[in-house]
Amino acid sequence: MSYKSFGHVLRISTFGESHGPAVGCVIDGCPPGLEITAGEIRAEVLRRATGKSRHTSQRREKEDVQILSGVFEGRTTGTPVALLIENTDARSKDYDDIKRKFRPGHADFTYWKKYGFRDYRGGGRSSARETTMRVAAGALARKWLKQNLSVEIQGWLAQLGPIRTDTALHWETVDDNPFFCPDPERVPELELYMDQLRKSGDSVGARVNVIARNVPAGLGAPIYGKLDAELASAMMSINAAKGVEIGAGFDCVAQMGTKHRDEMTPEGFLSNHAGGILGGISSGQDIVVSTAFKPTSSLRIPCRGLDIDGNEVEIVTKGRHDPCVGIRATPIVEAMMALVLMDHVLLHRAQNS
Ligand code: EPS
Repeated sequence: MSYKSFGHVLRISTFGESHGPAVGCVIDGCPPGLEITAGEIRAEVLRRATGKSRHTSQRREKEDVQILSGVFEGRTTGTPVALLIENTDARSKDYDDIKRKFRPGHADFTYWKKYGFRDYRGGGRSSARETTMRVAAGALARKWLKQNLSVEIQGWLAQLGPIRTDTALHWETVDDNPFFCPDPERVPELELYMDQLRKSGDSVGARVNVIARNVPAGLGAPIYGKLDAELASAMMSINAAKGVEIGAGFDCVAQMGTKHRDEMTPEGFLSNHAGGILGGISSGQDIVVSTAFKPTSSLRIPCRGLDIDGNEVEIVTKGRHDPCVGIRATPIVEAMMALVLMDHVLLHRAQNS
């Protein structure tokens, strides 16, 4: 099983490899009548793209979105929406050296163990290139949620390596810097940190948060389709994700019940440690999710590793890599939030309306 799909009523399937001819997706279950253009989808896709600043991979994809089906005269028809983006800037020769080697910390090893065969070019199917299509599909979900329920989804970089970056929350500035940092005062520090990191050849992790506002109470399917479980699964499926927190997350370990419980008044909840989800069902409060991304494993600094025959070898990775993949993850977590929420709105309607 290749497990290319997720979602229940709104079902997203992605396909393609980083150095194959194209990446694509099929969005099944999108209600008819949603106005959408390739340009709108591309605008979302470009927010995530490589090569937009010196702090990310310098691969420069055109990211031209083709709508192959499911949209007629500018509106979804209710039939499967198929989207395709051709890969235009793959440089496969960079990967010749690691053809028979495993990068420590990379999916190279486990893909080989699982399939006994792998597309080593740019990580193949394990490449973050796949996330392009999540963002493309997310563009439809985001628009539908906004138009139908006024749901607003906002992601941001909360921490890059040792630097906390949400020391102030100026939402209108998040897209004005290459990091999706909500505090403009932190940006020069991030630039300096990333310049030094890039020179050193090392990489670092990041924390990316996302909030969804105006989510109606009642979304989530107890007990095996709990909204928090579905969101955690969606976020953990993003490349390099290593941890997910909902609301207070792991801080709840040290919290007292008297603090953690979100007291209720006629004017509303007095706090939001639950992150907007109680018993796996949305409470009507903001939904807050935090995802930890590991440091990139493709490094030019040599290290010890193995080849496919089990021989000890030195590993040096060439190519155009992100010193911090978390920098480009904000549009991806936003897309996954949108896709899970829209799926659960449709699921809720199926049972309750
Ligand atoms: C990636 C390795 C690099 C990145 C790529 C993700 O690929 P390449 O060496 O082919 O340039 O550029 O990111 C993208 C192409 C993208 O669109 O996000 C990896 O190993 O995940």
